[in-house]
Amino acid sequence: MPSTDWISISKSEIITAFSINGSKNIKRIFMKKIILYFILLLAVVIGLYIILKPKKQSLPNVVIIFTDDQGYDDLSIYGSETINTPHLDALAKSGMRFTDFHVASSVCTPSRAALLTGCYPDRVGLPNVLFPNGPYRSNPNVGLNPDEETIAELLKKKGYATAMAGKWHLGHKQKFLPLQHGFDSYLGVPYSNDMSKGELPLVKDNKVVEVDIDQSLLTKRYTDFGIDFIKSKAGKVPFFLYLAHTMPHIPLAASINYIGTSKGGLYGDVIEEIDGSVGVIIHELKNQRLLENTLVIFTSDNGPWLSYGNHGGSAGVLRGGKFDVWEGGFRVPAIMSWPGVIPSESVNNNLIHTMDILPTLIAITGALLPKNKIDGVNVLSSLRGGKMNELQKRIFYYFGGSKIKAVRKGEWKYVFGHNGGIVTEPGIDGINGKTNRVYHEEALYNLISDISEQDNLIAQFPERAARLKKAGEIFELKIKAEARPIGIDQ
Ligand SMILES: [Ca+2]
Repeated sequence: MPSTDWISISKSEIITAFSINGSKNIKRIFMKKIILYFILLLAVVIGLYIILKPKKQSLPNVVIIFTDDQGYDDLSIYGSETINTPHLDALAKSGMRFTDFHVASSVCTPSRAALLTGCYPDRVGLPNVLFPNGPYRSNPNVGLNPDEETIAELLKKKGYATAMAGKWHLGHKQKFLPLQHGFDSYLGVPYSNDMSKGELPLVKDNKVVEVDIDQSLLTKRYTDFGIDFIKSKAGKVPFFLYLAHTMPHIPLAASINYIGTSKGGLYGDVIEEIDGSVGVIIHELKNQRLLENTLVIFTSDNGPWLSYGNHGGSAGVLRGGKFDVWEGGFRVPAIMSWPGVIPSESVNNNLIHTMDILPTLIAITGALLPKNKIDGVNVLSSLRGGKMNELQKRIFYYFGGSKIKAVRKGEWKYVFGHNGGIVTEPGIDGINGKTNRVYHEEALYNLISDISEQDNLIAQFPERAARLKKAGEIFELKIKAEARPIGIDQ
């Protein structure tokens, strides 16, 4: 009887081995054993590989985390000494941190329109903030035109599952809600959390499911929604999750687990809860063995609301904040992570902006570009750590509504003479402070030597200033001529 024991050699095999042709038999039996051990080892290795390998599908997952009114300085890795953001700091260490990353507007609606369409807000008819109740002569029946193609719509055509949690603010009528713009599912608030006193609705897909919601639970509810979505799609289809936090837009609210925990007061609690949410999302991606194949992007929609004092954030050394044309309004913290593609612990100092995200995702996924013109460019090679000369030469236009307010090229920024606000008395504990309207003379700043925009060099470099001014005037006319219509709900 041949041995059935893999590990030991049987008595009969020993007898066979030492019979006539003994040495040949010994060789044969040991060879058989070696082959069996090899097969066993191979099976174990293959089994471990199947269990432990990242679930790699052909296309990467995309998670965009977008905060509301978070300042450039409101993360520990960007310099905050009172707000502790270990998960965001770890995300930055696993990937890339940006020092010159911009949004296309220093207020909510236009900034969000630019992120999702890759266009300057005026190009898609949304240069101004939308108000659901129509104050400031705004029209409550408008939104992002259904003809515009968002990141979600473009990725969906490529087979992506798509979901959004959080603040939409691109039109609250059903015609404009996320489900009509490429998202398979949605949970969130349709506009800012201060825009309907006491009646803030929570929308699930296309329906209002709650009113007067407890805002202290929003960050957690959005996170839970995101986690459920990731779990439901993991390993089945590539997915795109857009997590647009309502916070830290005022009125601030944090859940009981975070209240009173930050050295940065309630504002710090709120940011630290968002940081905790980032940690939960990353943990789930790791759990599902998807982290290696997921591009995570974190940034804010505009700078801090400074007139709210201790309930507004900080732009650190940058001048100004929300509403302003200064860097504090447009330059935001940004982190991207994609292990194996984006080099870890890297810092990107190029002028990059949210409008670049759409074309970059198109390049990554092989999806089709929108049929209409966009303004962003594919910056994938910069994300990989490569040098992109075109980023040194590019011009970035700062708009306030439809009006050009500043022009940036390389280290130089020309600011048009304009009326702007200066906070004269910061608010406290959720009460708004005082802001004076003042006229700012035209100016030229060198952002490399003067990141705080304090030293107006226009008298020294009048021709440089004139060239940038001219470029801004031409672009303002061009975009007006090319602008596509806002969506109207009849
Ligand atoms: Ca905002």
